[in-house]
Amino acid sequence: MKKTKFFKVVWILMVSISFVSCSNDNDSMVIEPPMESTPPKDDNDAPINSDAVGLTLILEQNFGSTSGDFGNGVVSTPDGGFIFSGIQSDENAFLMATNSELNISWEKEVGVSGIGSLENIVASEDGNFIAAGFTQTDTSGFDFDLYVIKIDAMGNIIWEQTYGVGSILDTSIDLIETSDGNIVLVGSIQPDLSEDGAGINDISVTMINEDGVLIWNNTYGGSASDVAISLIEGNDGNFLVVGTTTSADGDVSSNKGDGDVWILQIDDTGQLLNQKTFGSSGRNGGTSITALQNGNYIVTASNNNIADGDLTSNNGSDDLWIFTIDGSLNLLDQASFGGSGSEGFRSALLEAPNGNFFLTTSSNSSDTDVLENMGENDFWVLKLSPSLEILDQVSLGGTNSDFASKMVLLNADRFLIVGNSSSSDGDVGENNGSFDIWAVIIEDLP
Ligand SMILES: [Ca+2]
Ligand SMILES: [Ca+2]
Ligand SMILES: [Ca+2]
Ligand SMILES: [Ca+2]
Repeated sequence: MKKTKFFKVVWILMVSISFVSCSNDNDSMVIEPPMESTPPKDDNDAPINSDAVGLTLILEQNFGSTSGDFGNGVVSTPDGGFIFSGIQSDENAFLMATNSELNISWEKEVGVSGIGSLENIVASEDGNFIAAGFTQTDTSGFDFDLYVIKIDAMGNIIWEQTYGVGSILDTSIDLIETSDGNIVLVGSIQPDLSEDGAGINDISVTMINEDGVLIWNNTYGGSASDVAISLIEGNDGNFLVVGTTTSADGDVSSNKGDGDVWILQIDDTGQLLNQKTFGSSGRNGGTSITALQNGNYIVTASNNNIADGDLTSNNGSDDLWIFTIDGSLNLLDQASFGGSGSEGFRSALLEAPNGNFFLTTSSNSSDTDVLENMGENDFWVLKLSPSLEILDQVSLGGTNSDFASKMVLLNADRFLIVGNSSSSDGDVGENNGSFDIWAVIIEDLP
């Protein structure tokens, strides 16, 4: 097994998931031997502004080794701390817990036999935690399977399991625990890695029970590429899956061109109930879906350079595109945000109790909607009104690349964002080498 193949897999995954260009550096592609992780130093934190108002950075910390470390998922714990999931040292599926001050409580590499990643983590009703991603199940060949691990709050493994449906690459990018205690995982499968293999992904949805026993797996898509990145359980007990499709056949009823956001509604047996594509004739990709207090749903996505079809505006290159839908997949409201550079590569969104939204994506713009850029990509953090108007914003990062991945709400005015950073200046206190996991706590100060 050559690591270069792993990076081909990761690259294919990232590109097929996001479907947007990512003008970042190549640090994440550098192959280095695995290194021991280095605990963060506390004597070099970035200065925090103490008399600010609005969206304000109140705590930041980075974690990682001299190689690439990627924070992909986060969940808050009952004691006020966090468990992060991701990749450590370019190749290991990784879990790490911190207290509320972002000091490490425990960390561990997990996975079956080789290279892997944990893409997201959720809390279980029983007080434990479930993380999912993919792991290499055959170190002599090329076989990546969906990987799920259940741990307690101390990081003790309750069970771990891999699932493969016969293809070369099975992944889980997001997961939920359902209201009746099962676990549903979404990702994509890829039957082979031929030169045009990036075009033959299908969306894969898998239901397992609380002990990790497979209940069902189903795939959805057409003859071109179909990938999923996020799911939720709707208030009707069905599941809404958001992803990206370039197909216009099979399960996909239509395509507006060059990749669209694809939303699927499936029942608890995996049957496809409804589906719809959203986008312009340019490149579109879905990045998250969130259930709203009013019974509707909000989707974050990307749009490349074209304002037609469902899109009413574009600020240049890739923009962050946000829209709301009802339970019948009717488009209700939408807005695009960004500058002349790229936004929307990955995004995360939270609804605050008062109906406003906190969201984050990455941006390398410093014009139009984006007030500031520290260099290359930054975390771009926004507060939106319920009618999708920008109420406040802040860009966080340093002169190198800073990419936001996931968010978790801590209270009405406070949230944490995790992502990756290769900066060691600006808002970022230090860097251990290549990318590090970077976590920031933001408060919306009155
Ligand atoms: Ca499109
Ligand atoms: Ca843009
Ligand atoms: Ca930056
Ligand atoms: Ca690192």
